[in-house]
Amino acid sequence: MSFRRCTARLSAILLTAALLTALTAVPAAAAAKYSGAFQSKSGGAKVTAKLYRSGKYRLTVSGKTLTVGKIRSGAKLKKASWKKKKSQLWTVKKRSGGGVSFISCANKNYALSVTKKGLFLKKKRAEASQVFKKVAAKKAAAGGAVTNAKDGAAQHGWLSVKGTQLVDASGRPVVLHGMSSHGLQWFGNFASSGAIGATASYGANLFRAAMYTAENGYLSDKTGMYARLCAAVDAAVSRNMYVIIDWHILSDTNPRSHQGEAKAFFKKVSARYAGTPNVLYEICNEPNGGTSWKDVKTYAEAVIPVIRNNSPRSVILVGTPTWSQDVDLAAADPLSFGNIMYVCHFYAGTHFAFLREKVSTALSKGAPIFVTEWGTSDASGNGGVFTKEAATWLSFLAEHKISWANWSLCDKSESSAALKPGANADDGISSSELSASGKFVFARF
Ligand code: DCB
Repeated sequence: MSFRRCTARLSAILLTAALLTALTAVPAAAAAKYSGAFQSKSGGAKVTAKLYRSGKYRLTVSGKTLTVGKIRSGAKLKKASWKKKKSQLWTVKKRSGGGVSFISCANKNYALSVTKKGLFLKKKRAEASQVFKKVAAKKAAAGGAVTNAKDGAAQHGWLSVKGTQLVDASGRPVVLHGMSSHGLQWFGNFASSGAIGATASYGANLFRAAMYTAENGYLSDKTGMYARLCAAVDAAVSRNMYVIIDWHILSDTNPRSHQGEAKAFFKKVSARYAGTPNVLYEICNEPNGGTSWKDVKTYAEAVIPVIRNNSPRSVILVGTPTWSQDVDLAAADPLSFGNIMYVCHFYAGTHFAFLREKVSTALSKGAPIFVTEWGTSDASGNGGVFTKEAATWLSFLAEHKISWANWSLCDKSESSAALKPGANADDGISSSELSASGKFVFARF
């Protein structure tokens, strides 16, 4: 080798070494903030990063998981189903000039490279195709146009139930993840367009508007609560999200005690949203206090036809006795309507394997399940947070492709609240405004 070529080679090696040291590892605590949609400086497909576990990410493109096949510079990446394999995991490294790179866990000398020509594995180098920028900045996203990290109603259309699975308009399984509001009568300000849009920019494709019936809710202020509910639904729809209209019975333990009001409400609201595929109807939050499945069934048989009369295709979610835990009872004596799912709620510090067994039993009997509410706290909405138990629940739900909404998007001083007290979500939600629960949940949309 000539002297000139040799020095050229040497300076290339030194340059590469300098560039590599400029890649700094992201501390595990901050790692969750790299969830979301990314695009490389060379353009091409948008890639969605989802925190799998501390510091490790799964990357998807239109729902498929990027998978490393051959470890060779320039090898095409495969799009496969998620199998939690090393070849499907990546770590995020900050680039000194701004942006991040995704380093393969199969071999840390290789990085993701995306150009308009496709998605490749390449030797880790400082080149535009390996430098990614977040597509929607959190604060900015809440105010402006949002490109949702996860597909919503514009891509999936009308949902329906096939066997036990929620599927989209073309029959493909769909899993929805997002936040539930707290009571709209108390925390309506966190069911604003800014707050809901912010959850979408973290990757949520679902919102649940919890309209309490009692406790100064709808039954005390029909006009005011209906307006708040519709504002929340419209905000979610404008962000391409699916949205659950929740008739939140609780202290009024038996849904039959306000069956007339429920019918009138669902008649009105289902007429308003009859042509809107985004909307799902949850007809009774949590029957409790000795309410039997027979009671719920009688109520459901009266309310469901009212909704179906206006909006025949809508998916309807039915609460179950014992604060929406007895899905096994519903499965043993199911409703005869189609496109119905039974509701299971859990709180990670209170409900353990016994409740997962009820869900498994229900599924095995052919009963579709939707978790419209769960918390990282205990059943009071406080205590914990129980992240280990919550993680066990979420893997169980993922395994069964069960959709969920987390309780709750508000700043109340209780551990289940996703935001710290005093947070202002109207201008978006920054990671420093998230509570311990919020950090855990927002990284898992
Ligand atoms: C459910 C309710 C929900 C409630 C949460 C946490 O109730 F659907 O409305 O939220 O789970 O308890 C809490 C709020 C509090 C508020 C309170 C009353 O977090 O800020 O003060 O509602 O409005 C459950 C769920 C499970 C069980 C009991 C209840 N359980 N419960 O398994 O025993 O009694 O409310």
